Amino acid sequence: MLLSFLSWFCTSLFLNVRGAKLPEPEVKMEVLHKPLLCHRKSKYGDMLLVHYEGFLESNGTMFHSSRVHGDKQPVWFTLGNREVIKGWDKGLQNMCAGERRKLTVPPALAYGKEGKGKIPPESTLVFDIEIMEIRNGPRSHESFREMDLNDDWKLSKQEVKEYLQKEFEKHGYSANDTHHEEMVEDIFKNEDEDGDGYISAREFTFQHDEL
Ligand SMILES: *[C@@H]1O[C@H](CO)[C@@H](O)[C@H](O)[C@H]1NC(C)=O
Ligand SMILES: *[C@@H]1O[C@H](CO)[C@@H](O)[C@H](O)[C@H]1NC(C)=O
Ligand SMILES: [Ca+2]
Ligand SMILES: [Ca+2]
Repeated sequence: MLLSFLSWFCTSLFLNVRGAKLPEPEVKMEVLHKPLLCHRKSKYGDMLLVHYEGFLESNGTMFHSSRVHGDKQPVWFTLGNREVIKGWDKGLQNMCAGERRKLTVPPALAYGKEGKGKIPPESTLVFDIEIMEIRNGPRSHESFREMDLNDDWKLSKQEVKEYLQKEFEKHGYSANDTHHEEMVEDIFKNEDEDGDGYISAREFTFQHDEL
């Protein structure tokens, strides 16, 4: 949780410096398998655990399979957080755990003009993706409720500080009030957009207008 909180914070910094919006091409998606039971559907801010295979559309070559390559483990990422290519952030919403989708992702929503590793420039990519597990992310409603100790639907500096302290203690770091206060100031600089001294539920919840 500490790491996800810090990554939330860093992502926020990153989001604030991003440029203007352009109209974007679409991801084509096809449901390959849908489980009978579906307790919840993936939404922005959720952490997803996925297995996937990626192919070049041009000639069908597989460039990566999480089941075959590396440590053969499925991978975690936060949906809607730009941790993965845009095509995944767009194409993996409203999925159930156990669901499999085929996504066809145009280069602009993948690795674009530059390509990456085995992926040549301007490649359209095809993914076969299975969601193994869905968890609440650091930006979730549930995380907000946990941090909002007095249930007034906004986070005070004190509440954020207490949350940080708990997280640091949980991970075995010694208490350092000065350091925590500096972190809180940094967080508020980025998150308290209207400058009222509180992070509202709206300010906390992920900004997805660009996705
Ligand atoms: C498929 O295309 C990639 C990239 O252009 C190339 O590296 C690879 O050798 C091709 N594979 C086959 C089987 O043609
Ligand atoms: C506490 O944090 C401050 C600011 O980050 C740092 O300068 C100081 O050395 C830290 N103190 C201890 C005891 O770690
Ligand atoms: Ca509160
Ligand atoms: Ca505010």
